[in-house]
Amino acid sequence: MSKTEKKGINRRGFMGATATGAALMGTGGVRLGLLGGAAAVTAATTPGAALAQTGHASPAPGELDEYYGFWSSGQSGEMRILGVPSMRELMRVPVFNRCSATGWGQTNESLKILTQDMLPETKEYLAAQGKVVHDNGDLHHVHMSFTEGKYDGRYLFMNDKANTRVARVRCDVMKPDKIIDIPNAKAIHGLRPQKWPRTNYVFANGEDEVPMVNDGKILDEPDKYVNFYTAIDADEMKVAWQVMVSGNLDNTDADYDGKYAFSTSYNSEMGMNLAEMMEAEMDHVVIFNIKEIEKAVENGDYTELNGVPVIDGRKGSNKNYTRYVPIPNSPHGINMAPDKIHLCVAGKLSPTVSVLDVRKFDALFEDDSLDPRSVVVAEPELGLGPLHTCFDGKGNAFTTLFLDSQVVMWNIENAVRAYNGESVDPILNKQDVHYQPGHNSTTMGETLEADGKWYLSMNKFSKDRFLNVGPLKPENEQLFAIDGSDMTLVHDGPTFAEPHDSILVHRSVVNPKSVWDRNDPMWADARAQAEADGIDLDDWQDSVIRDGNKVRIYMSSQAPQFSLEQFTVKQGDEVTVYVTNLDDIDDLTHGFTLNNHGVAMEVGPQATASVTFTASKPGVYWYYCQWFCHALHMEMRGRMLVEPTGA
Ligand code: K7E
Ligand code: CUA
Repeated sequence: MSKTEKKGINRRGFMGATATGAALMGTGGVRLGLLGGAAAVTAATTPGAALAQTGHASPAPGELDEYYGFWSSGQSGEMRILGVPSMRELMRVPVFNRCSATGWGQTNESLKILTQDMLPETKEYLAAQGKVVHDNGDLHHVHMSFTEGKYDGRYLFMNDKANTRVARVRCDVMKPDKIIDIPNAKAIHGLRPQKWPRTNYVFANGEDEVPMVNDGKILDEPDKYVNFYTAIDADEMKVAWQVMVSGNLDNTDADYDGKYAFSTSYNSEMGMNLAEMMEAEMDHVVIFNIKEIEKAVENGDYTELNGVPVIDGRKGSNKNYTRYVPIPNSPHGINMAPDKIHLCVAGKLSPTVSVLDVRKFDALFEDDSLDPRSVVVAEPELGLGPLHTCFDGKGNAFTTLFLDSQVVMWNIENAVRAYNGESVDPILNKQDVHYQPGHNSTTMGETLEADGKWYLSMNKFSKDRFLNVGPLKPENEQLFAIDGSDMTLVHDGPTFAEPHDSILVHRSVVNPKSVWDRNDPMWADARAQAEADGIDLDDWQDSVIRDGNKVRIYMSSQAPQFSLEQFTVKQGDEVTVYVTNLDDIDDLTHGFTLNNHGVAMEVGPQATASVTFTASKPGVYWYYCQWFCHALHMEMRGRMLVEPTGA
């Protein structure tokens, strides 16, 4: 089979399958509503109506979902992609974790991304452990880049609470291209991109306070502890500035005017243990005045700390930069409504959600004497343990109630009226969820295009809901149709640790490639090295280049063959294997796994990937393609001979 014969053939066609999404368009009826192309949706085929007729939300095999769901995975450290409403898991994208299947954290290409923006202190620590990268991460929040308050499909940003990092994933290939260490701050938790005018910044909360000079000499002097709010230049993926704050930052969001960002903060007491942290009835929301902070950076009103301009925004300091709004009690989620006005702050230990009117923030910064609580325009009592809020774009909000194991749907305007003394009940609906919901999300709900079609509840416990799999239980997710007058459950199913948060993005916004561009920057280093070695990476090639005790092996792959069926190195050689996948049919990924060497990597169509190891064991070792690619996939293999030293 020559490569030219295969060029441009879609693998589905190639394999003789007929079920493409396009072929099924026009088969009519209920499924089209779920398929959801705008033209296909009629009044009778809205999601709720479809559900009533089918009893489930899954599009038929071959039919495509209307929404991409981008999921965090908490302590698994990866990002996941699901189809919504089917809730089919489509892909796992390794980010902060080490991935056995794809070689993320092992290939030279991924190691470069994981290490090039590492702080020297991280490198030193890892070197002391005999490592070059962290193998774990704690990925809580995934958010897409915005242009004018709408998702723009360029990037996804996410945090690592475990190792204080922020990553950016390219939406064209769904792989990370930047992973940066955040200096000064400890434990990046809340993360949001700037919404307006575009995502110039990604805002990131430092959750854990540490002594300003953290050299191991200070423990019990709370007044020396500080916390940092970080603004990252989203284009450069470099820290632009930080603000020192009082209290532990939790979650963050930004307005639709480009003026303010804001964070919930618990532990205004700056306590170091549970009793101390819970002492005060009121904690606060910190409002950051972006323009004033930028001015401070320009005018030099900052201290430089580890190369970053740090502005003092602690309570009682310069009030141009930050204001502290008292909020009951240990507030957690903070969510900007698509009405551009209302900011909803979930009380966690208080049964309330505090609603702040962002139009009142200007006055707060202009007039020092104003009571910061004057920006609060509603504080409905919704139930126990409110954690996060999302929106339907029609004036309603949905708040998770962790302790009550419920979601409460409520009307923002009615909450404002009730706060002003009118006798209206803002609560519209309460639904039990199973169990203990944390985050929630609605389709397009954190953008100006909130469409109020689906509501997702991400529940921390499944308890006895599924077959017992041992002491570690799955968590549970429930999807509701919310386009009707009621909330209708359409999906209820388990999920592995821990689908912390998600965004649900209309598929028209996301447009990934099926085949890599041969000139992708991901393997620029490999290309440069090949050029220096006189190798044409774009052609069927097989070369062994010796350079002292470094050996570079170049090979291509085309189903079902590696261009190199064997190569020889010497014991002690540092070997780098470069594999270029010349197949350009979509879905035709190859792999390279070297037996008993702990080496494995994915090589996508038209991609180049490389891995480096030391050939320390003499003998014959088979390498094989671990991605099922062809009827002769098992035969896609070759041998490495390691000659003993002295041979
Ligand atoms: Cu998004 Cu737990 Cu990290 Cu709320 S935080 S649940
Ligand atoms: Cu190539 Cu399997």
